[in-house]
Amino acid sequence: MKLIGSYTSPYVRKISVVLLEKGIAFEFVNDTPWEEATQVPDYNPLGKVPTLVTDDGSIWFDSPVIVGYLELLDIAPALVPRELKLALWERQVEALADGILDAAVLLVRERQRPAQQQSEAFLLRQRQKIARGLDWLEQQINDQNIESEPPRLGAIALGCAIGYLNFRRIAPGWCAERPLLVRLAGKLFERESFARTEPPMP
Ligand SMILES: N[C@@H](CCC(=O)N[C@@H](CS)C(=O)NCC(=O)O)C(=O)O
Repeated sequence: MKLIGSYTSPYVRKISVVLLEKGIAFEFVNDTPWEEATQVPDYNPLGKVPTLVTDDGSIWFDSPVIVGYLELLDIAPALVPRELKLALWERQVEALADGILDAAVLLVRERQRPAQQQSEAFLLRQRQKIARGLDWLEQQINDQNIESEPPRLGAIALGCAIGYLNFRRIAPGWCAERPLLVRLAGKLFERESFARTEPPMP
């Protein structure tokens, strides 16, 4: 199967980590959707990565759907519990981590605009989402609602979100007063799946 993506996309990283954790062989097709020569829209009408192309030619996007597809293959370890309510919870943790990423990506793009065109109110809104999201994750770890030994989907998505904040130097003080998140992220980054998918230095 082929994973179309870029090395810096945190959503793509989540899928790469899932594939590596499950030991599924895949070809990584490096394609940055922002570049003019991108072929991503040929596969995904939204022109976004990650997009997965299976050996039988079926195409899957976006990242939560790709995880759903990979879970259907029934290859251990299962990253989403079978029990429906527990599965929904796992998806919610993923959605929260992805939501932190959505805010972080918007923030990065806004900061790339000329300084006089940037909206402070918009930047603040994204920063607040990130801060509240991180607080929520800290609380869920404290309440033992995030399965990390071995990591399930929520923990994997959390690791990719923290990795992206570090990579783009967003919310650099996020570690302060969130000791459980620091410890969990540290443990995740020691895993081979995370080490092998670290984004390249800018
Ligand atoms: N919700 C999507 C988000 C994917 C996404 O926004 N990917 C970015 C790269 S980090 C992208 O392809 N952006 C191109 C665009 O928005 O045109 C997912 O989880 O797959």
